[in-house]
Amino acid sequence: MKNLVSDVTHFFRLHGFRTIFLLWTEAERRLSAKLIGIPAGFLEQLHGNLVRSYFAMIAPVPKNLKSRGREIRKNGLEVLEKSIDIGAIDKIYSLFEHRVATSHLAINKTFVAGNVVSEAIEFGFADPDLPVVQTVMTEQVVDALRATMGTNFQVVSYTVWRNFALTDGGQQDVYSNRWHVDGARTDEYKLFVFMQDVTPEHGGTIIANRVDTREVCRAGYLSRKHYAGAESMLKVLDERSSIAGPKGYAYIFTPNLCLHRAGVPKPGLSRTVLMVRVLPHRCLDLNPRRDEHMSKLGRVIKKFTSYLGHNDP
Ligand SMILES: O=C(O)CCC(=O)C(=O)O
Repeated sequence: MKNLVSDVTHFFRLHGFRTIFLLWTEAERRLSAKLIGIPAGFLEQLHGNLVRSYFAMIAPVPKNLKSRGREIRKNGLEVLEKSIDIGAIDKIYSLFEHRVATSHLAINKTFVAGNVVSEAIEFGFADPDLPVVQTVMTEQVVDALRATMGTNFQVVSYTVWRNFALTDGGQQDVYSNRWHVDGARTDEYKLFVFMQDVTPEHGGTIIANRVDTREVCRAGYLSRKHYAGAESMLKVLDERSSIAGPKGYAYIFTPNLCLHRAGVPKPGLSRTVLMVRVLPHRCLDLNPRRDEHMSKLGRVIKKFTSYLGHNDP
């Protein structure tokens, strides 16, 4: 017994609690994926559900949003057509173009063999141009996100990026072009908005809904590197689930419960998209900074959202 205790202590000392915890969570994730088709792992989903339900209890949304949200969460994906003014999209797009053209400091570029294959800008909360980007958060978009959450939400980040064609056609994972889940919380949702007209040739996002994700996981999907037994199923989804739509077309999905990937633009084409990440929150907060740091637009939106909050049953 004494030996066993000292062996275990020695093992923990050698490998560290963190490593053991990581191994254990990875094993749990793989088992959950194989047995019940949840790629994020049962425990992560339980955690996500508990957090979301807690906020839904203390900051509930109106009944009509609640029932809409149940459907969205069941499917894992919701499309929003014509919820955003094209003029607003054009302003965001030219802001992005201007920053790329002037090599703005915030640009993050990805290179393959010396060529730029992706350029991205995260608009931080202190960014003076953030209000321009925030105009995508129209009443319809805010309502759709509140429905999805079943409660209020706070924005985690606003990012715009443009992907170009890949010379190997997308065999290597360069900009999340292999099937994956994000490895983030399951109560996190993403809103994507096309900054341009997107056809399947432009490489729209390809998203498996929750039913398809479960099937792919049960078929043996392992990771973005190893599709294992799910290879042929994912080939079918590649063709079937590519999202295309006109400028301003938007969609919400749960990046940890739905397998997804970036489509790869055909040579000579590119695709530009805005992504907004959100998490459930007590108050609706499009800009998590304190009020005194808030832009004028942020304050107006906050007033609008607290007005919405007052109307909650
Ligand atoms: O660029 C895309 O369409 C997908 C990006 C993606 O996979 C992600 O945000 O996790």
